[in-house]
Amino acid sequence: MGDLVLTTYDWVPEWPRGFVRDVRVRWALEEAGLPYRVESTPFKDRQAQHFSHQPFGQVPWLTDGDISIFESGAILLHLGNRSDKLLPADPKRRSEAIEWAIAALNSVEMASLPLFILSFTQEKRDSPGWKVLEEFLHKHRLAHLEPVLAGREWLAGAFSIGDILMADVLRLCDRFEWLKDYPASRAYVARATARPAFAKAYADQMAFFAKADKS
Ligand SMILES: N[C@@H](CCC(=O)N[C@@H](CS)C(=O)NCC(=O)O)C(=O)O
Repeated sequence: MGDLVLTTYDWVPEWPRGFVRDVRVRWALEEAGLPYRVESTPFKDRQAQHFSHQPFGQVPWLTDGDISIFESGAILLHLGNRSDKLLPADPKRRSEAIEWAIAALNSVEMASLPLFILSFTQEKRDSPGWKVLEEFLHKHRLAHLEPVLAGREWLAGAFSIGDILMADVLRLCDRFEWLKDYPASRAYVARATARPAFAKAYADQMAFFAKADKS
């Protein structure tokens, strides 16, 4: 195992600040108490070196010695192998935490992201496309997640990477007020984001991009 280096953009516009996905990695690293440093890659002029770490030209990626990993979910799984604060040692709880981590990305974020993208277009809120995506997110995902979150503090017993990913995905939904009919989901986001590790991760990301404005 080597030094942990997290790479994010050197700058982003105001709107995504606080929501750039490096916050998930920062959060996990802070929860685990693992030392790391943050490096940057140009946002505006993405070079081959960037694509060699992240084939879509996105962020984040993490290097751990000579291992380079992209995809926030894969990064958190990797870190989970380094700390039982992120993935419990008990095999049953561990597989539950992993399934919720994948569910956050592959069931909930896959439903919220298309609506998120649409919301930045001229598409009308009552258009057939908007309605289909909205119904999919609410009826087939958020409405089912609500009773799960009403019945437990964290998704897999103890707090885990499943919660980091689910809370971060839901945090964006909350920003768009898509959680207004789901009090347990809002309470879960509030609980998760009240953790000191999240507060540090969030503040560090905001400070990182604020510093970039000045340079
Ligand atoms: N599935 C990827 C998504 C990464 C992603 O969407 N990153 C955003 C920042 S939060 C990005 O790089 N956006 C710029 C772009 O797509 O060009 C992950 O979870 O790491």
